Amino acid sequence: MRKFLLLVLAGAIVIGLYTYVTPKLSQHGTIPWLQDIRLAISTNENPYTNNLSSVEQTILNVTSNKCKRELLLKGELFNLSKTDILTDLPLDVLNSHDFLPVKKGGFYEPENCEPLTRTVIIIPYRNREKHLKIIINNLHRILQRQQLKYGIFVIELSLPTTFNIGVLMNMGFLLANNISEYDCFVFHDVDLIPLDDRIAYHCDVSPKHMSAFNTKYAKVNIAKALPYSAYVGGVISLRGVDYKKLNGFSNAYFGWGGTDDDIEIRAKAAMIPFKRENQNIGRYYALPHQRDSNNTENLFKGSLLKSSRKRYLNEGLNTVEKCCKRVSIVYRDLYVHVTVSCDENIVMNQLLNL
Ligand code: UD2
Ligand code: MN
Repeated sequence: MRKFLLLVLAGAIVIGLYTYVTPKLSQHGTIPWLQDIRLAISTNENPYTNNLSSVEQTILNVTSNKCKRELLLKGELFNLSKTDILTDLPLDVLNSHDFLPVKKGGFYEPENCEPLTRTVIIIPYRNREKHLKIIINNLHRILQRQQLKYGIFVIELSLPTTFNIGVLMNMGFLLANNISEYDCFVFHDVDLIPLDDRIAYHCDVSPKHMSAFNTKYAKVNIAKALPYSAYVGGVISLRGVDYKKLNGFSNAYFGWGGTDDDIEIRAKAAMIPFKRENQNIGRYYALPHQRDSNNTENLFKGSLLKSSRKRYLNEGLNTVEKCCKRVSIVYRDLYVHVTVSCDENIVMNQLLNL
């Protein structure tokens, strides 16, 4: 009788283990490179020699971080890649059930491990509060799950100046560098929501177009979800050293369009062309919107783009403080809110004198 009971107990343990382990294995069974990485972790050997895609390299880098390694082994980094966007949450909450508390200003660093990178997100902004709530809350969630040390800076252009993304990015870069040391800079539209936890919010050795699959363009071209091959609009990342090599963004583009094509040309001219995130991973949901007032299409963008290559070392990061100044900086609960004012006439005069 005792033997029989022991046998039943052993059987129950085996069945229990089987049902617990099997779904976990099958969940990731279809991702071959993940298994290679697991092998690498268990044997302490790197199975890759060359021909790594940037994504694979990134994931591999992630695993060299102690905390990440634990996360990856638990599979959490992948289990959470769903399209569950956090919507319309307040901006004045330091504590949320969806992410850990952050410091005033929205700063965060993981407690129990050395973060892989210090990333700063820079968001150009004006009058899009609904979008801001959604992006800020979703960014905290994904950045914390990637165990990064990070900050989020929202850079607003005061009225009545026509909107200009480039000057805001440059001012944001300078300011973030003044406040802390960052090694990776992510320039992020306010209305693009990351849909996959594997989108790496840290930098590769090349500038990277992160929003490789954008639902806005997927409507037109589902296979590519990009308007044209050289396109780098939406979300990009690059190291601080590379941003300086490009002399940042151009300050010359007032109104809608041109800024992203211009930085793509700068990157080629500086011999550090953009690479693109894997389209199965770099997926973003584009919050729908109309064209904003004070941001009508820039009719000079075509001619400005023609001289971009010649101009890039003479205007951009190194000249932005001649035309723009900081008006205010507020440490809000979930982000740093900076307001800048810029003088369009000064930019235009600078261009004429180049
Ligand atoms: C595209 C690009 C964007 C930029 C823009 C042309 C995508 C996904 N994005 O976006 O990167 O190249 O074309 O300039 O293709 N913004 C405000 N308030 C305003 C105006 C703009 O906050 O009044 C900010 C906001 O962060 C927004 C970004 O600027 O996401 C781009 O402007 P947009 O959303 O009007 O342009 P869109 O969607 O055509
Ligand atoms: Mn948009």
